[in-house]
Amino acid sequence: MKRLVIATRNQGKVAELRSALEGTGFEIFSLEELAPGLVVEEDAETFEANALEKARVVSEALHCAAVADDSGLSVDALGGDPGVRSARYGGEGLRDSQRCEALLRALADVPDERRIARFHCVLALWIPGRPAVCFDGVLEGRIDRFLSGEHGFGYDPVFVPHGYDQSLAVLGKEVKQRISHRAQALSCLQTHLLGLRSEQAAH
Ligand code: ITT
Repeated sequence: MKRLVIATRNQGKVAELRSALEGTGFEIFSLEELAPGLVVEEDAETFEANALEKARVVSEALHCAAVADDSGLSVDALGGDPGVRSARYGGEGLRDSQRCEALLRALADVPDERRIARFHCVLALWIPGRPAVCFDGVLEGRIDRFLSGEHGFGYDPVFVPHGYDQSLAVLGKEVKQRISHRAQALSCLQTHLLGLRSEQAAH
């Protein structure tokens, strides 16, 4: 079976990606398992360019297929920030909960109706010898006034999806797998990978 490496250091992402990719005809590995020391610079200004770069570097280093995820949170009242810099918002070396608190501080004076935000996710698939492809997803919502919940990662404790009144970290895995930005992109990626498998079976 061909190898597919999930090109991320973020264990929250690995957890959400791994189960969806199993059953697509590839043997799934995390970056931690195959190349714990490999670091990829992320300095592009779009999710797509960052995702493609992470997938390319990992695929070329490990000579196998790679899927990378670049994602983040865009807050209208902050002019779209933190966006592609979501992982570093508030400073280097902070825990996820500290980044959530930094975001709540920045929005302290912003009234409820202006706390609109969305998560973006771009998944890039890089298979040696094939054109790279990207899939994306968006989850609309708002930023709450406090952290709540234990599930998920990143900004899940402060993000309330549109149509719900609790944070993603309270709503948990089942809801997130159904509605999230990553789930939407993953569903397109799964369809694409299954298409490749049928194509190969036909040859
Ligand atoms: P890799 O580059 O190794 O994949 P990273 O955490 O640095 O890991 P990104 O540069 O894509 O990844 O940063 C995305 C950040 O956006 C991530 O660290 C979270 O803080 C946030 N984020 C992305 N998806 C999220 C989700 O589903 N729930 C909560 N926060 C999310």
